[in-house]
Amino acid sequence: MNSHSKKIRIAIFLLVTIPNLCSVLFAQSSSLITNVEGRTTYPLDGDWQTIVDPYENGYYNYRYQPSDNGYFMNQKPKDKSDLVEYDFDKSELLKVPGDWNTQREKLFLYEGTIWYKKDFEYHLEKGRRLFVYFGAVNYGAIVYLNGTKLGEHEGGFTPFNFEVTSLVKKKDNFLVVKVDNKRSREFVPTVNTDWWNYGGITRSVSLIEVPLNFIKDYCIQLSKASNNEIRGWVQVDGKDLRQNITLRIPEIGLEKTFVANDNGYVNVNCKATLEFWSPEMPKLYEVIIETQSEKISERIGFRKIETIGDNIVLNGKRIFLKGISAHEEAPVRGGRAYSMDDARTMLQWVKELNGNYIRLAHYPHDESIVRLADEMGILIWAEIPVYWTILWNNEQTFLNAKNQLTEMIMRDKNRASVILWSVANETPLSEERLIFLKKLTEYARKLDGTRLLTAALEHHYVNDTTVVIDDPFGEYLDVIGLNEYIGWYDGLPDKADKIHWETMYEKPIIISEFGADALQGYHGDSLTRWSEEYQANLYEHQIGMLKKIPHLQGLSPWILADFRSPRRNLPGIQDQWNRKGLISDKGIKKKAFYILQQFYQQIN
Ligand code: GCB
Repeated sequence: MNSHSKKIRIAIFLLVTIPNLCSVLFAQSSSLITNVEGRTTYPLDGDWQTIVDPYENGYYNYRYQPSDNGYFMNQKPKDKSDLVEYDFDKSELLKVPGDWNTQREKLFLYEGTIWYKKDFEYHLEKGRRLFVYFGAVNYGAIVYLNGTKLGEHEGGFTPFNFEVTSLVKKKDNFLVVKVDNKRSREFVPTVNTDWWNYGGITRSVSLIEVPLNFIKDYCIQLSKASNNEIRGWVQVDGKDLRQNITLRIPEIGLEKTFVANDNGYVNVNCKATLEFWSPEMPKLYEVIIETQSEKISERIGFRKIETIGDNIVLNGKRIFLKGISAHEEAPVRGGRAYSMDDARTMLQWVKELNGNYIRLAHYPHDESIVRLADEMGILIWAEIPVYWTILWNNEQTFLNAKNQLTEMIMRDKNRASVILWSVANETPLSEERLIFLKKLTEYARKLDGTRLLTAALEHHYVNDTTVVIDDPFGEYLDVIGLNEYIGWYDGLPDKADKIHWETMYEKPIIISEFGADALQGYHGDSLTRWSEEYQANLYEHQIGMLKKIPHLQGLSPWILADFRSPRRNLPGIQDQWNRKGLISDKGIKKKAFYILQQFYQQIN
């Protein structure tokens, strides 16, 4: 990934050396707006031919140098004597989107390289441009079209794209992706996590066709400073970029035209009287952006999120976040979730809990869940996989984290549901870690000054019963997230009754995790580990304790559903599942689900 890392470094260098204007920062990113009306998109999902290549033989030659005749050339023997030692067309298939682990038994524990190939035909008319867009590939991707390298990407949960205008042919195109999910100490996340390292092209791939001059990206949001002003920017790409850009919201009769500068960039702002988006009334407006050559539209909600003192305030009103954490694991089917149906099941469970909020742990989830949350009125905490013991001193690691943060923010910047960006989870205190995270938060604020910043922190005891929140990183956050496992890793459930909480921050606190493992259907008394009764008991004691936590403004217990983890090896109980779900891997609700449901009902 060296040349890629270099590219990231150059891109980030450009970003930080440009004046501190959020608008200018945005304009430099390589993001490409997708999932909008008015764009021609051609999905490349479905069956891809794949070659499992644990020794990376298709990439390196026998002297371990990158080969210029690797599998990406998709060679065929030229005659009967020719030696070619692979054949995509005779190889097994894998579905895209999807992880490879749950598609083929032999790949369940596989960590390494798999080559993917997809053939397609495409008639691109003159004067049109074409991009190939990947929702996510875990972890590293090197992408080739018709034997030419398009580029590389690092990080398993965010989108990327490459232009293929000059390479695409009418017939016989072959798109090849080298996907590698080997873990490495300097990666983000690092080698040690509590979730399955699902590999593959885990999200949709599509071709996106646009005119020569096209709307590359935009940000349209309610101004932070005013309740009746829309602020944002539009970036067009192509030639002769100084052109008119019209913003329209037909429902309120808004129409305003702006002129892009020579770089195709323009700040937009206009007065607008809008009905605010909220969980009770998730109002979305059709927003149209039109240039001379393109007209695209999508549904956007407008809302204001801020903290006032120790309150979280949505549209001027205090809100308590009744939530749950979730991994991106497909309900019942298992494996990585990626579809609207997966998202709908998960968010309906949140509604059933009487919740208004979900923490999408521990990495950016598929865009479908964020879009659906906009429709359904569920607030989101979105996070990057800066998890546990990242290499704080490694510059490359920092740039990688920063790049993943950028890609997450750029993808979801127009989503009203997203109110919190989280930059880290349970990271151990140290000077280097503070420097790393401080830089990351400063950068996030420049990218998006309209949302709140948070992180899941840890606490410590000053005596047997007093817990203190004094992580110095709290100073840089708007909202303090806090993970605690009183009653599970830390004593028995009734320990919570005696705990006294102190915090050095006059800021809202969200208990971002607490929980206990329970095997659905396993019963015992309230002190029998792994039983549904133990988990339910723990929830009852936790709920009792919550009232004593100063500045508490929300919670997202761990976790909505059981999820796979190689760390969880107790036979007959865990079998490589983290069992802290309120719902089993088969979709069956455990007792604790109803306790939380009732608690959220009472808060209403
Ligand atoms: C945590 C982590 C989460 C784990 C959880 C657990 O604190 O943030 O990723 O899965 O604990 O179950 O231990």
